[in-house]
Amino acid sequence: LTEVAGEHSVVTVQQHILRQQRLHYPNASGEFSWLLSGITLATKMIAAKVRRAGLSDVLGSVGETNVQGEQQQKLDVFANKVLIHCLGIRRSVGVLVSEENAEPIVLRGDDPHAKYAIVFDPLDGSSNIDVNVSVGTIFAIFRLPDESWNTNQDSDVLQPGRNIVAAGYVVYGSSTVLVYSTGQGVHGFTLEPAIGAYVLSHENMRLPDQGKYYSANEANFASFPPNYQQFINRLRDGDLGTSYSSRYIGSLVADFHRTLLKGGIFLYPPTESHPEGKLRLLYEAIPIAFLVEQAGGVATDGKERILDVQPTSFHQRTPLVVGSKVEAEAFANTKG
Ligand code: AHM
Ligand code: MG
Repeated sequence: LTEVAGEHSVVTVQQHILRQQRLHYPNASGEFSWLLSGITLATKMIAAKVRRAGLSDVLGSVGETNVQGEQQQKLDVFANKVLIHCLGIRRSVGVLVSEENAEPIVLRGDDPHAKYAIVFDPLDGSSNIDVNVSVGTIFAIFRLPDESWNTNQDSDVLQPGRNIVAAGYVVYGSSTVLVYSTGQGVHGFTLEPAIGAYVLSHENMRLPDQGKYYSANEANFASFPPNYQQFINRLRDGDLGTSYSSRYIGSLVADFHRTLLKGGIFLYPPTESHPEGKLRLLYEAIPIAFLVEQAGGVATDGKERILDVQPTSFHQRTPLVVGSKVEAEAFANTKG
């Protein structure tokens, strides 16, 4: 390929995954890359729909509420269906957990070949669709315990993030970008609309050790715990040796994507209206935490490393502090 395309050789996400597998898991069966191709196909279909959001009758809410009591948008419903379909037809997938479904979807509870559980938020930040601001899809893949086909326990899926096999997200922004990791670094691909392929654009992404942005919903500042308030005051006062700007999109994927590229810190603390934090542990915080650590950053729930937290329910919420090392360390050392 390099010979044909010269120095501008094109590497698609599919080629990248296969190459990584050959390098790090020479005995892999190929099932796993087939599974990831379900995610790339689904997210291309979602991207196509998001791009047409103002044109067809997809804006507005569908009139139902999801398990968290939030209004579902039509595109959430579409994204969820597409992911369930594209992943559901992969034989290696045993269980799906979606933000939009109260219960896990057990696809192949009795099939020992169905080795994987996939957890996802099909369309995160969907309140931003109506105003043409970035939204995203987040996912993580876990391996089911060997006997899980026999027992079908919730605990088969409720694993700490350190067990993740692969995680990633797609941000439907000014371009559509897929970022994934299988534990061998973090790699970013931009969807080239002309050929319909995700093309490698950001290999081995690393966060700067310190950035210039902090990101939190400051409207809730008064109800942040004192250590969060104190930390944000330190950032504002230039205590960390640099002057910060604030950036807050209100789409976790987009806010995290900026943090990954530029460094800095994103915080969603416990608040009065969300005393446990707002973000979901299993399919929001855990995949993001896996990616940030792979890129040289830090993710905690304000106290503990996110990847060490044992989830106890599918839709549980968590506070989230994620970003560059310098800011994360300063946060940990800031008392209320
Ligand atoms: P959603 O899953 O219902 O879209 O909500 C999650 C979103 C995140 O993308 C974002 O970080 C957060 O909610 C913003 O919340 P807030 O509006 O309270 O700042
Ligand atoms: Mg969400």
